[in-house]
Amino acid sequence: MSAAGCIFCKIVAGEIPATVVRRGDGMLAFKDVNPQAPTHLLVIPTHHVASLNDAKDPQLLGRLLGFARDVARDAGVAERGYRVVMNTNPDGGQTVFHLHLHLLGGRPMTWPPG
Ligand code: DGP
Repeated sequence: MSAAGCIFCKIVAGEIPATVVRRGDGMLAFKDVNPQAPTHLLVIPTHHVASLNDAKDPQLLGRLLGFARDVARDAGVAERGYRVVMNTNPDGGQTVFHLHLHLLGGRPMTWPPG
């Protein structure tokens, strides 16, 4: 089910263009419009879930993470390494309220994050 006005639901529906790199198993991965690393992909469930706080199905979260791992392999960053991030709500830096993982790679990551 899509949520009215949700940007990522519109990407799933093809109403907003995006560079899709992988689709299947109720998941979609596409390039972030504002990349923070040489590889910066977003991995989302195709049905609308607003945030991690709203994700009631642990299997969905497991599939999302496994999908991101496969995307990292296909993007060629698995061996050197990568980071997955899920920003949640305002203090977590979430700006798009459709559950998503950021997959960042292609450069060394620093810690702590800002
Ligand atoms: P977050 O701040 O964690 O909610 O991340 C939202 C990300 O979504 C942010 O890195 C920018 C990206 N983004 C926002 N709008 C669009 C869009 O229309 N297309 C694509 N590809 N990415 C978008």
